[in-house]
Amino acid sequence: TSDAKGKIVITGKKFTEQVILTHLLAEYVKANTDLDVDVKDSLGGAFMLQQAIENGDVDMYVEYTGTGYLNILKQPYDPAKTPEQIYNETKKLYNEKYNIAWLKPLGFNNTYALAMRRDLAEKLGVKTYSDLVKHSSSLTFGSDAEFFERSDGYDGLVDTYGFQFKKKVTIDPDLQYEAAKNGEIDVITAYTTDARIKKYDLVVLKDDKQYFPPYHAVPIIRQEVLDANPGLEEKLNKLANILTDEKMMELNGEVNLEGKRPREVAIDFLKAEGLID
Ligand code: PBE
Repeated sequence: TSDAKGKIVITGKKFTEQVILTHLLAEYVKANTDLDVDVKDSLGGAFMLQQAIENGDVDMYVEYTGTGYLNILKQPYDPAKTPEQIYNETKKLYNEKYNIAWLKPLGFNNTYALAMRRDLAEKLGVKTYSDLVKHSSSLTFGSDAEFFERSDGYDGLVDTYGFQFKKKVTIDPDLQYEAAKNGEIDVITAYTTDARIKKYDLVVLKDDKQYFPPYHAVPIIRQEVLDANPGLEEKLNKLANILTDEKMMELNGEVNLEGKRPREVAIDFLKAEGLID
């Protein structure tokens, strides 16, 4: 296990952004502390990572506020709440229930957004989710497996808007943009920091009933690890607001469009920010 002082296990979810962020945390901790860093290959999504961090198999990963709030804590989402309120409540409840600390946010929001090919959206005259409802019975809908299981996922989306999609397809989140572009799937749940939305000229529709919550990216860490390592929290909080939506999209694009390796992208970014030598 990772209980002994001196070692930290870092991981992430199974999509590009999370692989970059895993390396970003790992390289930063390596360069700025005496801790022995163990980068673990992705175990899966939010539910699996929650198990792993509760068990102590993993010490730190990046979670998103709305994901923790709705899926792990099972809190109901009220769109009147600000992103700061969601963050503060999530932080408090994780601390009380799981002894897991939410550090300061990295600075960007990566939300789900229904997206489609521009020509199709224009042909149908669709700009908002509500516009899409009357066309949904002739359209296919694709998302990653987790979306069909989540509290902020498919069932709630369909209930909120009244969609009746012709067909549901499960697809790896990193393959959905290509599938939308090629016309294999009509409507996807794009992640808004993915550079392929622009590259493939997909249109992001407006969530006019505010179904999706904010999803600000935040490093989370077992409190025991912070307690065993005085000064670590302060060092990690130097990562507060180092990213924006645009910057994260750019880094994701370096991997997904330019074929760079996630670890190199993370290292180059940290160097450019003066966070490692
Ligand atoms: N997100 C949006 C999800 C997937 C898409 C990044 C907030 C999550 O990983 O929880």
